[in-house]
Amino acid sequence: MRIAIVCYPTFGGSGVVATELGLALSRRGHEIHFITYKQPVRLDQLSSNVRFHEVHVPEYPLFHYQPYELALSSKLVNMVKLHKIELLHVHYAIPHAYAGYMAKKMLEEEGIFIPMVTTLHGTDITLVGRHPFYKPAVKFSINNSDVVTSVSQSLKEDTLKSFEITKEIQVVPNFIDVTKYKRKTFTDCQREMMALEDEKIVTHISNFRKVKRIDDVIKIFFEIQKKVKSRLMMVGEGPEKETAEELVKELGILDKVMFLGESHEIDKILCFSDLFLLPSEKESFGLAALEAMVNSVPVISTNTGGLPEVNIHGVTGYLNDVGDIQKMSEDAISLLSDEEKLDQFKENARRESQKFDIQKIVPQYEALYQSLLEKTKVSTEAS
Ligand code: GMT
Repeated sequence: MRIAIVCYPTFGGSGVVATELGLALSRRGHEIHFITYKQPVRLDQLSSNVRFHEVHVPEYPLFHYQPYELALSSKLVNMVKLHKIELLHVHYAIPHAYAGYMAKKMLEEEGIFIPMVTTLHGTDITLVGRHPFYKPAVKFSINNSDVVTSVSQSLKEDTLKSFEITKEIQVVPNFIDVTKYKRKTFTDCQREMMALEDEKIVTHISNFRKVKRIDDVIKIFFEIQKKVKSRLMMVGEGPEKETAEELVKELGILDKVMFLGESHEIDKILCFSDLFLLPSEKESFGLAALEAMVNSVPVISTNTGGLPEVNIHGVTGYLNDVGDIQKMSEDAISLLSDEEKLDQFKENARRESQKFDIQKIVPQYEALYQSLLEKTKVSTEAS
């Protein structure tokens, strides 16, 4: 199949999932065209069946806002025609599903019928998408996609609750390639570069937006380090980073917290981590938690959104209500202070992550594309 993938090219989970999906599909013989404003960060293997087409939005003095949706839909039209693309898969509804729908309609005028799959990822539904500024457009583009998928059952339910949806939503969970993660010992991970032998390593990875409750990460760690010799690795960049740095200074734990910025070495960092903190306000899935788990790192998280579908309470970590810093700190301390329990949770986390192996999930997308292409063929032949 020749498939166009539209996504955000940044470090966010939706872009990571879209890129890994495209790469996996290309390894299964499909021709993949990534169409976005920058080369996706995880796209490191361009080849004859993996291409990247950049969307340019030229500056024009009249434009106060650059019309990205217009440029994207025009690029989609041109690339579909040039490369005989058969199917569009757009990740994150805003504005990708909207732009994809416009491209579809423009192509229809020329007798080209191209089906569109929309994957909902999270805040396109639970936060931004629900705002009256965008809501009618989001509802319209979901209902006019040919197939809609969501990355968790919880996100599906949120979508049905927040919008009048006439389309069926199929849950296709996020995934990881478990073959990439062989069991490693601490010596493989160069743990000694980051902490002393008797110190535990606690990690948080995100794009430091408000929804991640970065202050809670710092406050939980503040409690942990009172009882357990430990260090905190803060990985990522985003609007809340400066406030977090100030809080670290205010609490007097500057020497125990490292801000590592955006990193291409996530797996290396997770390899030497003992515990992962994800106290998010909302989290439709929590790909970062899954990435921690496949690296044998237990997770202390909130019980919001799709997190209970990934992190299992009392097995792979603990889940508590949003904002319950005290309970999250207590759970973290109890786990880090009991070597035997910690080892068991590490093993459980790795084992549980195998449920989300790419080998189980990518065929679900493939089957969905296949049946959609057959349906499109039948309906165009009939018209
Ligand atoms: O929806 C977002 O806020 C952005 C998005 C991203 O690009 O990082 O994150 C969402 O999609 C991820 C991949 O499907 C999920 O793992 C995240 O849980 C989800 N974020 C939220 O729901 C806050």
